[in-house]
Amino acid sequence: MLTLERKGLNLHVFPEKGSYSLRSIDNPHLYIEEAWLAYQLHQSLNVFAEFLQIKAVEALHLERPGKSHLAGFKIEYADRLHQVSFLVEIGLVEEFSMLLIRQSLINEGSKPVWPEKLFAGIIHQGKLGVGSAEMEPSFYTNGWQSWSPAAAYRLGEKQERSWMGPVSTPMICNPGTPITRRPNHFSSDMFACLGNLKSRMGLVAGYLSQKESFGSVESHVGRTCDLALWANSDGLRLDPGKSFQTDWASFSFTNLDDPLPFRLYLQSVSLENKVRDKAAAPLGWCSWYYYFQNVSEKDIRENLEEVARIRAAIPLNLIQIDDGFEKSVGEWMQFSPRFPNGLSPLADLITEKGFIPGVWLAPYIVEARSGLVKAHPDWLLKDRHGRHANSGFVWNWFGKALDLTNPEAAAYTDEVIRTAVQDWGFKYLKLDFLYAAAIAGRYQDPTFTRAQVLRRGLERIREAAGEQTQLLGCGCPLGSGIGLMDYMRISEDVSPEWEPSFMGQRAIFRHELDMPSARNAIRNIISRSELDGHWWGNDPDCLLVREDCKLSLPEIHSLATAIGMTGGAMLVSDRMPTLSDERREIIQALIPVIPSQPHVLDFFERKDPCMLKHSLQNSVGSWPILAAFNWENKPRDILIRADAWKFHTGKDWIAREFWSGEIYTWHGDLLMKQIAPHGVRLLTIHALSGKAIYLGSEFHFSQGFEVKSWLEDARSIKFSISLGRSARGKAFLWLPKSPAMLTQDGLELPWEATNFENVYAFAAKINGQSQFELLYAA
Ligand code: 9PG
Repeated sequence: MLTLERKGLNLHVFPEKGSYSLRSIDNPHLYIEEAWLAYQLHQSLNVFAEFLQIKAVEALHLERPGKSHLAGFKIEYADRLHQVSFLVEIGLVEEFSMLLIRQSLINEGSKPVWPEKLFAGIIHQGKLGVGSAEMEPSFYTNGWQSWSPAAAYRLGEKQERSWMGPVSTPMICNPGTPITRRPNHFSSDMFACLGNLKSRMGLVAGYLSQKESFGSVESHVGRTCDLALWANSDGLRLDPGKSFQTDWASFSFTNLDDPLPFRLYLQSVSLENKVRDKAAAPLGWCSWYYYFQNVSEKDIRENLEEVARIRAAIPLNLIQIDDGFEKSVGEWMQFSPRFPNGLSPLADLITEKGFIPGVWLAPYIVEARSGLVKAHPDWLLKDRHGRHANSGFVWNWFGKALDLTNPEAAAYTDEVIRTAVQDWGFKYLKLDFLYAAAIAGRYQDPTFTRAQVLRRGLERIREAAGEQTQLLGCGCPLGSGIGLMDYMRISEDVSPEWEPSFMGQRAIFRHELDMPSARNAIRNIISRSELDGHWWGNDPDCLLVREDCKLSLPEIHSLATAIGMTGGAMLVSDRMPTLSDERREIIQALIPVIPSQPHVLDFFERKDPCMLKHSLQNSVGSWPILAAFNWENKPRDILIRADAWKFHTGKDWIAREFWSGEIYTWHGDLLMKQIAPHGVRLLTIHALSGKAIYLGSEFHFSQGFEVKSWLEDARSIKFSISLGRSARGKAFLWLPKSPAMLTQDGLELPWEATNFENVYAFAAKINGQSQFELLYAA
């Protein structure tokens, strides 16, 4: 037995048993016991290290990214039957509490072998402790790619799965991860968290990168649980003398009440992938969700003009042309008749007007009607029957995919990217349907895993695009894009409807999580909000505010709240010249974008979390912002319980609700009556202390971020408001006594008393920044 202790963790490794145990030193109920190391070769049973011969055991000391170190052991096993060596590196990080494992297979024989999976840990039922003797499980599952659902499930629940089979599965699901459908049986991609709602602790299991393999997690939960974590090597052909090495697998414990429960894991992943400095989140306009594929050059020009006209009030910086300009998906250098002049004149015009020109490309997917299918059938990925592999039912037909192991196909993607950047002049690329490079199939070069094919493809894209081009990954297996993409779509598409429908049919599609809809987008916007800033800037997909769509105003408020509260990119996708003033103000209210990562208070409690809290800080102080959603199809009372939302019970509180303008005062808990179906309440709350309070405004949804300074004495308050744009609207103050005079930039400004005791309001127009001074009566 080998033992090691670091940072509150105790590791025991049993080379002869091929297993290990991990224990927390402080909490006897926090452990993994007898986790088995194993691998599976093509069409064989799992080979457990226990049955192999030990060749060598050595101490291991490795430098790790971010000036950290790994201390542990390196064990080499011989599998005489299959003539492979199995190498395990296992250890504890010196600087923080995390177990890391990496495995390799080396073909020592004279014939190829085909490894399917390498298990970093198979933990049997009852061999897992998550903080207390009693277990009340909550399993957080993260889907494979941008559009795949992410959510936490509780005891008795089933993981929600699509019923559309080959229509959606090749797009949404990693073929190496089991599609679990029974209650209490869950699976996840790359990482997962098994939480215990009793102890409020969790076990985070996941890979630090997806450069070599897509990682999978599977777990049966109950009063006792099991869990397996493995790397999919997809049956790649390992020729004699060749080796295959997994990415690092990790295990760590977390506190479910931490505002960022995955922080340690996310930071380790970020270091492992050398995540780029976060570029400022784009604020932009995108053509897709109004025009869809019918967009034309004229539409782009019309919207560009309007976005330029209103830029003082709505300072967008990106104009992104989406799908619809190309002759077909696959034929990128030829244009649709609706873009008779191609794209360079548009990119030039967008640049000339002072915006970043962006364009959509889906470099790895090919639509059936594309000329590329006939011209280069050999570039397309085949399935095991020799037919073109199915990349999912897209744009009303089954799609195909490029086989990037064909060098010509890969070179074509370089050319597409270089053309868009260098010839057309785009500085921002929305790269879509990226999963298509990694679907199941018979690749021309079978010596790569699907994850390697995709990662190498994305590295080529980054190289072809250059370091300066901003890249957004979409439909992208998450782990593959880390360190290469500046932004990543983390949700299913929004749509101008709350629930999914297809060709007017709603009943059979409404429960699908893998289809565009505002509801499906919002779920992932919240359940993946913590990734923002750690791995990239999150792209929550577009805000839609127009009147001529099927979203109700409360639904639009929910979408805007979810996008605003979680930070990241902010793009709108309406026909801009036709928006009413009221609807434009919804967009305006989200600018500037606030720092990301709210605390999702019921993250592990429900698959549709409805409690978001953000503690916004600036030079003036801090404001807790609460967003409480009603996901039900009927109006619902929302009770804000002080203990659940973690604010002081003993105080008197006051808040202004942003969307309705209602003012609430309360002591203890707050009950808000009859919140509309799919609606939200957005509150910036303040404790009443006798001192003056900036309650909020119509200027910005945060109701406080706009206040840049605040100086108060017995006779006056001096404060400044700045939004980096023009604004008009009302602001609200709670004052201990009636004001005598208010000035804005030295000029007197009218104010009024409201129906609420001690609450006063004033209307103002602000250009950039304004200085206010309020004098009390002597
Ligand atoms: C352009 C769009 C937008 C959008 C992307 C992506 O048929 N389908 O299954 C399907 C799925 C996703 C999808 C389109 C079609 O959306 O997320 O923002 O760029 O492509 O076609």
